[in-house]
Amino acid sequence: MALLLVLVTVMALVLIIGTLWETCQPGWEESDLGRVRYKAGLLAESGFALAMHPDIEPGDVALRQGFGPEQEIRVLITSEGGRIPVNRLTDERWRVALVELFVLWGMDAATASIATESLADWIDDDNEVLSNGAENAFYSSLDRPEFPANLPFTSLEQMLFVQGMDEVARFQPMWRNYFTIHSDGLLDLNAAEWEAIVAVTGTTQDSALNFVAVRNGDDGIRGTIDDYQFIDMGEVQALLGLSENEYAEIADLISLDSTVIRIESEGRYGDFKETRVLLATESGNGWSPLARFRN
Ligand SMILES: [Ca+2]
Ligand SMILES: [Ca+2]
Repeated sequence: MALLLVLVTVMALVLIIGTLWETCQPGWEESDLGRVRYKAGLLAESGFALAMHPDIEPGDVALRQGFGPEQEIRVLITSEGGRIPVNRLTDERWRVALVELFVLWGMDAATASIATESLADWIDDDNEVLSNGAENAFYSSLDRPEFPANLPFTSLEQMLFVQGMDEVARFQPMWRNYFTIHSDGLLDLNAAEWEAIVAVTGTTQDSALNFVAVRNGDDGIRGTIDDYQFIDMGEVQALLGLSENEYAEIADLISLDSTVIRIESEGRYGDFKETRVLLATESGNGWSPLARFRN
């Protein structure tokens, strides 16, 4: 019995040392890296198939599974509506909300307004400058006479060309996680981060944090089976402490059920992780894909 234990221990050690030796090899062959990335990508892709299966609910245990110690899939099903629809900034209420969000990230109101109004000027079809915005004269002076597009953004990366976005990125390096160009244009309160909830609804920080805590369920973790999905706007209004007037102001900016689903699928092969995102919209008989990209 003791001998067996020693044998097993030695075998385990050999395996561990072997793995360490392998991962510590300098100048990993390019082809090996490519192979591992490819396998992690395949795992991530198979996560999409799991998520789209009609019997799978968000938070289902099947969405987190390992295949031996080396391979794993983790899938988060959420809503693209949790993000700020940047192409709606021509509506002043979205601009007020965005300034608020930037201020929550630590920017001063003036700098926040420059970025916000410049984003709006970028997409509005006129050449009239909002008081803190930027139209063609500004970009021409920077030798970029082709800007602004005067069209909706077609990628989040384009936002980096806009006056003031460098400051936003400095204060919030993860700013991309808060914006979308693919949602239905409403903030889905069942998926939004607490800062976005404060910014759009005007509720207090405490109420928004409490709201998110209720959503996450007893285990406190987002994307698990005990997550709470709000379906009653009256309940939301009460929990966020919004008066009738406050609620009426923003009622057509928010939703509880976005039409655009966001599936984030992470495949892990060994130490290598690859995350892919699939956005899809509900159609007559299932989901039709809207966009697919690496995260
Ligand atoms: Ca414009
Ligand atoms: Ca304008």
